[in-house]
Amino acid sequence: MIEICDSTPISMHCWQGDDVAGFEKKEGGLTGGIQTTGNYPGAARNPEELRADIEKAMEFIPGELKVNLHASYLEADTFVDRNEIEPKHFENWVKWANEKGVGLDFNPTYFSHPKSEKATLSSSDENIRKFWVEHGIRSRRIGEYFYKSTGKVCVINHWTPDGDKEFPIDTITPRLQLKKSYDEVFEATKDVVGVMDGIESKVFGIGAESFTAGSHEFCMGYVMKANSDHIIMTLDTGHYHPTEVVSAKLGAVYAFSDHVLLHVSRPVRWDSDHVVAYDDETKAIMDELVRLGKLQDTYIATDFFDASINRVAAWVIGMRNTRKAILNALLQPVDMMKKLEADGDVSGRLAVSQEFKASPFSLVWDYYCAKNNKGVGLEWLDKVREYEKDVLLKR
Ligand code: RNT
Ligand code: ZN
Repeated sequence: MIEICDSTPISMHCWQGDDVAGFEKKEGGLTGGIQTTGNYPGAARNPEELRADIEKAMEFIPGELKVNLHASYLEADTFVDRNEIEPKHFENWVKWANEKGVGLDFNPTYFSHPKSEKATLSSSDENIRKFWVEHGIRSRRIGEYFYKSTGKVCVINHWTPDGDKEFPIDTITPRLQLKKSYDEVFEATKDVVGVMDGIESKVFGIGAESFTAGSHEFCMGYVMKANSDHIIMTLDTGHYHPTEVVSAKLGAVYAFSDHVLLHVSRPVRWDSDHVVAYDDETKAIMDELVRLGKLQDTYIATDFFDASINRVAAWVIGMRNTRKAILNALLQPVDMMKKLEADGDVSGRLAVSQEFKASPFSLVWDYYCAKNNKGVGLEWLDKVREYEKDVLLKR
C-alpha cells in the first residue's frame, strides 16, 4: 500500500508561491473572479525564486510529484502576449523539471488580461474569442512539448472564468460560443499526443455570481459528448454549491469516464482556495477513489492560494495532507467492507467503516515519511522557518 501511495503522482500547483501573479512583463493584477488574500512577506518575484521555493517545499513532500504551470509563468525577455506563447518560453522549466525528475502539467491562462475583462472563449466578439482560441491551441502544443521532453503525460486544465454578475437574459449563446471555441482548440490540435485535457466547471466567481458559462452541466455535457480518450472532467472541490461534495460525484462520473482530473482545494463557505486540510472531505474523496479502484486513473492536482501564511509552508501542509489522505484511503479494509455489503450485512458494514476511522494511521504516515527522508511529524517546520529567515524575509 505504501508503494501504491508513493507512486501516485500529485501535481503541485506553482501558483501558491507568488499569489497567482506569474511572470509576464505587463501591468495588472489577478482577475477572473479568484482572489488571494493576505500579504505575508516573501512571495517569489521571478522564476528563479519560485523554483527555489518549490525545491524547498519538495524537501518535505513525499511521493511522486509533478509541477503544474500556468501559461502566465512563461519566461521571455520582452512581453509575449497569450496568443504568442511557444514551447521556447518554457525551456527553463523543462530543464529544471528534468533535473528534478518531476513531470510538468499546464494551464492556459484565461484571466488577468485586458482581453478577459468581459469574456474569453465564450465571447460574442469574434476577435476576442479567436485570440483566446489561439491561446488554447498554443497551450496544447506546449503540453505536447512537455510530454516529449519529460516523457510524462502532460495534464492540461482548461478553465475560463466567463460569467455575469447578474442573470443574463440569453444564457445559451455564451455556452454555444464556449462549445465552439473548445471544439476549435481541439480540432486545430488533433495531432497533439501525450496530453490529457480536463474541462473545469465552476458554480460562480467573484463578480460573476449569477452566471458562469462553464457551469457543471455545460462542462459535463461537453466532456460526455466529446466521448474522447483525452477530454475529461475536472472536479474542483471548491466549485459546487456548499452542500455538494466531490466525493459523492466520483462514482457517477466514473460510470461514464475513464479518467478524472481532481483539483484538491478547500472551500471555506465559498471557493476560497484555502490550503488543503486533512479533513473529512479530502479523506472521503481519496477513500472513494480507492473503493472505486480508480486512484490510478485519477489525475490529482492541488489548487489553492493563501497569501496570509508562509507560502512554502502552505505548499508543504497542503501537499502532505493530500498525500496523507491517499495513504489513509489505501489502508481501508475495502475488501472486507465490500464483502459485508454484498452479503447484506449493513450493520457490519457500518461497524467496520467506523472502527477504521480511529485506527492508528499516523504511525504508518510517520514510517512512510521517515522511509522517504521527508521529515517525520513537524520536523519540516523548523527548516521552513530557517528558510524564511535566510531567504524569504530578505526579498
Ligand atoms: C479557479 C479554478 C482554477 C484556478 C487556477 C489558477 O476557480 O479553480 O483552476 O484556481 O487555474
Ligand atoms: Zn481549480
